[in-house]
Amino acid sequence: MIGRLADGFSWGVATSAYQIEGSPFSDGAGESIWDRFVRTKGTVAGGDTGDIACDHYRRMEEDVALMARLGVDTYSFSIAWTRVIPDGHGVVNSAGLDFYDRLVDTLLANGIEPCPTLYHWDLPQALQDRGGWPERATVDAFVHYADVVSSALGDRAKHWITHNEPWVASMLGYLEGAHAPGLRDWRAALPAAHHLLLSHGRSVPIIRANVPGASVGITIDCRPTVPASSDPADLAAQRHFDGFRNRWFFDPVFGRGYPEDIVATYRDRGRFEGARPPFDQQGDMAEIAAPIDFLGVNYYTSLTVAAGADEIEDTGVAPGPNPPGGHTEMGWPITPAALSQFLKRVHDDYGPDRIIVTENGASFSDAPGPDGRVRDERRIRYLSEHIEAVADAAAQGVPVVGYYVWSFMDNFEWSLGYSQRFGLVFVDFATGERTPKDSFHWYARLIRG
Ligand code: IFM
Repeated sequence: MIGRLADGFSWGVATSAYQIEGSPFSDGAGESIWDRFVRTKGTVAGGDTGDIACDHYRRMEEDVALMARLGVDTYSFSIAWTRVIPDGHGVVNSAGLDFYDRLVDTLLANGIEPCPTLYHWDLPQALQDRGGWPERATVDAFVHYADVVSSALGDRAKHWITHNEPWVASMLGYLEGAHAPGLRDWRAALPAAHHLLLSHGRSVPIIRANVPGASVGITIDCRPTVPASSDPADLAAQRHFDGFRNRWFFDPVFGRGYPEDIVATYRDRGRFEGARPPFDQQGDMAEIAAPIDFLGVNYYTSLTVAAGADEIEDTGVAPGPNPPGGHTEMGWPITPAALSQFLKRVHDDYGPDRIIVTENGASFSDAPGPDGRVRDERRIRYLSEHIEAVADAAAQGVPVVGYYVWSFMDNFEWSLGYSQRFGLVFVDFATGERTPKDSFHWYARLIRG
């Protein structure tokens, strides 16, 4: 039994464009870095692509009807920049914008609040060809795109997220090379992160100007860290990893600038030219810290950090072979208590007015049994433990006002292709058939209750 969540608490589900839509080049859409990346040999498990994905671009009405059955208050989806502005900065493609226009109308007709995210990693390839996020000009292109989309949808969509998970977009895309555009270069990754944050800050006032009654935020993925022991070397490693993974993004958004300890380390390791990050120009920090209405936090797992951990290695940081809560099929330890602790920390350290857990969920590959039912008890357990953790944080005074399950339906899990299933709805990728899992019915009951 989950209690103690405020009246008006918003229950939702989340997806993103490239992971579900398919039809990437329909109706005049341009190529994105993911369209290019998936066609590069060896980048995605099984050679999978998002060309069809869940075919949501063509089955949108059916999917919204299923969301209405689920009873969610909010649907968090992302907009494909390449549908709206195929080359990223030039002419607007009204046919692409129409899809999101219809999506917003269909959601509202079903009593579901639309929550568009402007950027969930699918940069127009034409912008990448000019240097991508490491280039400052990409900020201007994003601001133009934010202006176009918020003007078109802002009479009906009030709840906006600028970016989803800037750590992933910059570090997996430009440092680890595991995501598009597949670069491995600190001197690209750090400016990329900076320009993502700057484009967030610059677009907040534009969205506000275009959207009467707007509520605007950014979603940052958090990875709480725990030291492997009280040995000073482990403590130092943990503090560094926390800086790399969390503070480098949270601090600037809340007006603290980049954390000095991490600036010093990056400088000492030659990760930028000169004494200070050269990409951080006068006035940028003030723009990045534009006041927001809410902070989105995505949470999946925590990390135990030992001395010598390689910060480039996202997952391999000594989680221990058998964490008490077990692992999901991503190999991620199940650590719900770290979610309430992190929400409390965000509240204490940064004091956002409102927090929404904009993604939380688990990959388990349960499939329909002979009776057609998908018995995904492990997902139900994971979700209920994490929602309980959110309620614990709320009971400690954290202003958490919403929770969105990742994901509404099974979808394309980036470099892991279709090998991971996060959905409340099972998708048969051969036929497109949707089957609500037991977790769907459980979540529907929870929302009703
Ligand atoms: O599928 C991703 C999503 O795109 C962003 N957050 C984490 C999810 C699970 O890995």
